[in-house]
Amino acid sequence: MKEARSKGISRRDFLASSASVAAVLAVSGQAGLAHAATPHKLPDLPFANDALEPIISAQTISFHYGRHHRGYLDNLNRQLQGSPLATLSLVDLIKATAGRPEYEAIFNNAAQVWNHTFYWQSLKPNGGGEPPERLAAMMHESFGSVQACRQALIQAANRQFASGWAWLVQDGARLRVVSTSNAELPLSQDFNPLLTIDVWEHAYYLDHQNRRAAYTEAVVERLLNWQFANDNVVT
Ligand code: MN3
Repeated sequence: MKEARSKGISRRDFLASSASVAAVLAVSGQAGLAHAATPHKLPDLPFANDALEPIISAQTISFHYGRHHRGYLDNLNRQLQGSPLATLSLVDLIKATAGRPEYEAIFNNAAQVWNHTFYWQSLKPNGGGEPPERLAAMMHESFGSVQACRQALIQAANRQFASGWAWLVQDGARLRVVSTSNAELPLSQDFNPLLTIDVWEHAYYLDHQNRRAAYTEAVVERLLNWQFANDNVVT
């Protein structure tokens, strides 16, 4: 079985590790845990700041990556100081804190760190166009056509009320388009994320102001990295 390349969270990983996460939490406070995973680090952008212009400007990238993404990371590392959760990898941390109100602030920052890393990988200069053959076949199967899949993504991104994310995900042999609010991600629904579009206003406001649809349509048609999505499919 091929593992998802996303450095992210395959559905299998997510399900498999819940027991170990529970174990880590159960022994919180004890000495002798695995060495700390923190501080978490900001991954490099996979392109230059101005590579996505004019759809996403260098100014937007400098704030979005350099302030927002880094801000979530800095908050997270601060929150984890002295915490037993500091021993967890980012993925395990997200799993351990999801749906637990007492860890909401840590979950929000950890998930936003992961979501943004995944978002940057979901984009590329001169993206869009025709997906690789295997992904295109799955789109036909699940949506009727590649174009219908694109439209579903655009619609989900535009309809997400307030802040959140639109996702192309794998659900077994099929594809789905889902949206999530705020920092939420589709893992809790057992879906394997293939790519995502950030629809928080900070993703587009400097370039498109309130016209979210102008941003989402241009991203889907000209920036999405279908190869990344294709590589994330778990067979
Ligand atoms: Mn963002």
